[in-house]
Amino acid sequence: MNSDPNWEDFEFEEEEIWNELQKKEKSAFIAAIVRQKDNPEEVEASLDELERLADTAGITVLGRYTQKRPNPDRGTYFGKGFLENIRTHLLQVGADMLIVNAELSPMQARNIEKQYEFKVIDRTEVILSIFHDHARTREAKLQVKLAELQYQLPRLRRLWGHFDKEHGSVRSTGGSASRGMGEKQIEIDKRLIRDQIRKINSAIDHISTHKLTQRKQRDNAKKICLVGYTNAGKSTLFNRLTDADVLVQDRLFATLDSTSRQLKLSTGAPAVISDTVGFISDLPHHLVASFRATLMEAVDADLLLHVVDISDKRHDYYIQQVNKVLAGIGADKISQILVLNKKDRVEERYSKLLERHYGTAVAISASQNQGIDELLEMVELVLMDNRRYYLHLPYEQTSLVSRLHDLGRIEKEDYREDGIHIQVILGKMNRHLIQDYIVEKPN
Ligand SMILES: Nc1nc2c(ncn2[C@@H]2O[C@H](COP(=O)(O)OP(=O)(O)OP(=O)(O)O)[C@@H](O)[C@H]2O)c(=O)[nH]1
Ligand SMILES: [Mg+2]
Repeated sequence: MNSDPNWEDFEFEEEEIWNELQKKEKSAFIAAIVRQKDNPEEVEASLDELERLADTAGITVLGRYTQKRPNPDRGTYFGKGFLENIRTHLLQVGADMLIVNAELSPMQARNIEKQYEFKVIDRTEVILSIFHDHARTREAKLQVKLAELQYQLPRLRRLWGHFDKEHGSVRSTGGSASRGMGEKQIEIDKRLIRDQIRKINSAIDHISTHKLTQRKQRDNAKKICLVGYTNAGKSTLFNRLTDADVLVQDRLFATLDSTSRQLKLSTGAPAVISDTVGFISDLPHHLVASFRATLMEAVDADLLLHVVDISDKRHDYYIQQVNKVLAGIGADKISQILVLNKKDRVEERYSKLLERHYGTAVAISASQNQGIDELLEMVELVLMDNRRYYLHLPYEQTSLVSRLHDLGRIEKEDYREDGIHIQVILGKMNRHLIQDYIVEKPN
């Protein structure tokens, strides 16, 4: 891929507006609208998450505010009194900005900043800035850059506004002449951004094609992909299952790139497992679209290991949110094993209950090395479309026993007076061979 001219040619420009904006501010209030139907506990949990996101982005949250209203205001999202109140408090404590727990329209953000004279950013901007800071590889950087540009395009006027105020650019000298210049500049910038978007899109297409070729080369291997909410423990499990050393951190979006390794299954069948970027509720659509090269790993898998942190009381909500993103990228029909991680932090009884509740699920602790063998066994069963059978064979069928040794995995083999008792894992397509000898699971 490195020899590709499009791929190599794309340069990241230093000192962009985006960088300027992200580095300055450090403290904020967070705020959300609460509707009649909203569950107050969920609103709080969602604000907790926003606070954690802000913290990861290097912004300290100094206070949280909610406004009860049936719908957001079209022009300024919140109501007038609420915003005036926020402004007073922001000034009192010297906080830099307000973070809104939703995606603001470009007009709403602009109106708030113009009318109330404080900086406002939304949840999407916080997530983008985390992605910006955590992107390490060229692939991740390109994808983040694309999402940022697409987010910026309709918001340029506002971003220039910041730039003018904070950096005393020549465009802020006032007067109608310079305003005219500003308009012109915005048009020029829009064209430049569109041009960059085109270039990055083509670079990402090249990565995707390259990855596709790579995958074709290992086509006979089964593809397994770890998916799940951010911080669920995907990378910890990945490292546990392979000899990789992917970065594990107690912070959101530690992983932005996909890494693949071989996975040794006891049947000896070749398999490749991938660790990827985590999901979050309301993942900004720009990011989902831009991360197509990374997310392809999941779309293209034979089996998804959906990792969820069961020590977090919102785990059921996380599962739904992840499934929503999977549906959005067309990966909802792929077989899934629900990996109930961090079982070391909950009672055994509770993790057992969840295993039964969710069906194809296995409780593990990736960090404490618990339940890993059970997980691998389930992986083999699902992946190979295998089932476990209990057989009672007459002694005339010893030749079948040796075939079963070739075709499947014999777990128990007991030669008794009444015949041969066997416990075997076998692919569905070979079921007809043993049809007549299947018995109920012995006690
Ligand atoms: N107690 C406990 N902590 C765990 C377990 N597995 C992972 N963790 C911790 O959970 C945190 C997140 O782990 P990661 O493996 O980075 O999670 P991830 O899903 O890859 O997260 P992102 O890449 O940020 O989306 C780290 O602090 C891990 O040490 C577990 O089984 N038990
Ligand atoms: Mg990770």
